[in-house]
Amino acid sequence: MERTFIMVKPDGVQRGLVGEVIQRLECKGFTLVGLKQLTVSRELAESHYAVHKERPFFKSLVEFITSGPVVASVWEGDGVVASARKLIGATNPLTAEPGTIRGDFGVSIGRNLIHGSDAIETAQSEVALWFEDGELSSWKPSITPWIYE
Ligand code: 3AN
Repeated sequence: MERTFIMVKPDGVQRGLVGEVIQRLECKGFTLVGLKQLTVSRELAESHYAVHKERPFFKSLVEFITSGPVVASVWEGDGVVASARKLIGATNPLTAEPGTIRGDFGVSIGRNLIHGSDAIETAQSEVALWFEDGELSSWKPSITPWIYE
């Protein structure tokens, strides 16, 4: 089953949006298979955002992500990577559609509340970067037949 990595960033945690994010993904029909709150080390932040290393905002992005607790999670379900990206909305909250998490709760690109893996391969490497195997549970909620044919 497909998995994705979702992180509520320090701004989302400070603003009390952890429950809202979890609720939106749960209500959609995805299964939570891993969840933890942590303060991110510089090393982990730099690995996670390595693709943006040369971008002008890299330093401030790493500083921001390491500035306070984040809530990291892994979600499972058919098409979860692309679907979670739709639920999250565009990178810039001002252009993100209403009804998306960023569209409903954000205004600034540097404070866009949440991260979601952008592709299946990225999701696999991000899940492996953030979680040990033993921190993830494979389970099938009893409502599964009401979500999938
Ligand atoms: P997304 O999170 O929508 O996949 P990316 O991967 O382009 O967006 O960017 C990663 C993160 O870098 C964003 N979530 C945002 O916090 C930050 N970021 C992206 N572009 C900018 C920018 N122009 N200025 C400041 N921060 C940015």
